[in-house]
Amino acid sequence: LNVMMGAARKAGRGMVRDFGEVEKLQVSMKGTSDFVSSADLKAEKTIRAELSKARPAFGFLLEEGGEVGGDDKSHRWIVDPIDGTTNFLHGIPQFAVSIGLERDGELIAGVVYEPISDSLFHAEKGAGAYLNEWRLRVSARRKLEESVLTTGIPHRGRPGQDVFIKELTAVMQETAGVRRFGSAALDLAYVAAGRCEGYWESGIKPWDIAAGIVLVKESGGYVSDFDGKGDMLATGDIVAANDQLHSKLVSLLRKARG
Ligand code: LIP
Repeated sequence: LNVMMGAARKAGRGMVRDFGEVEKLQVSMKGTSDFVSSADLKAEKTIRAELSKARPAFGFLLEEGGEVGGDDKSHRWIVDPIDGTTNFLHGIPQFAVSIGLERDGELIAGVVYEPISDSLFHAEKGAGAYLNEWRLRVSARRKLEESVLTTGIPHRGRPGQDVFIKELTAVMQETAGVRRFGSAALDLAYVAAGRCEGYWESGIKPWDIAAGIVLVKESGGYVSDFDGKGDMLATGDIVAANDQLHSKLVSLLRKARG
């Protein structure tokens, strides 16, 4: 965890500098409305170098660099250097470094670092979740009508827009509010911190959610795909919530999707 936190902080320092001069960055498109900047690439390089220095044999799954095999077949870092690239490029300060660690296919540690607010969310399996030095607990609200949820809205060119409208309509009708922050890693961190009662999204990538899944579980929450199973990294579907609301949210979304 110390290695992951150090790597996230180091990459975060460069990100804060780049955020101040965002107009000077080189930006290209990976797909429709899917951007990558020189800041993403630089941050990924820093994180990879820091993690490799400490654990040279571990493999990687990197947002920009893809799968990189290591000699140690049981451990894999799952890294999104800037989760919330669109926010970053628009001067919106909500973006984060996300680093997860998997051992034999199980997520065992996660770090989500929001550099602008210097918020370091971290968790290790069995040891709890923290924001800086404060222990995190999911929200204790039990009723959907008192709950604030967060989600991701599929952008131009992304599949699933019709289904998303159905889900949103159902959730809007049952809850106190829905937010869209623009970083799945932070959405999960906010659920872990009890700021929001739940989060759902489809078509999300493993590097966006790996670290946040550990945060939610270690703060007493539940995470699953839309079938209530644990295949979030494979399906790209995720529902996270406090223990009271998770099953209610899963059934609401399943009913809405038809
Ligand atoms: C982004 C997510 C965001 C999601 C976007 C995108 P990126 O990650 O975290 O919440 O809705 O579609 O995947 O591309 O900024 O790393």
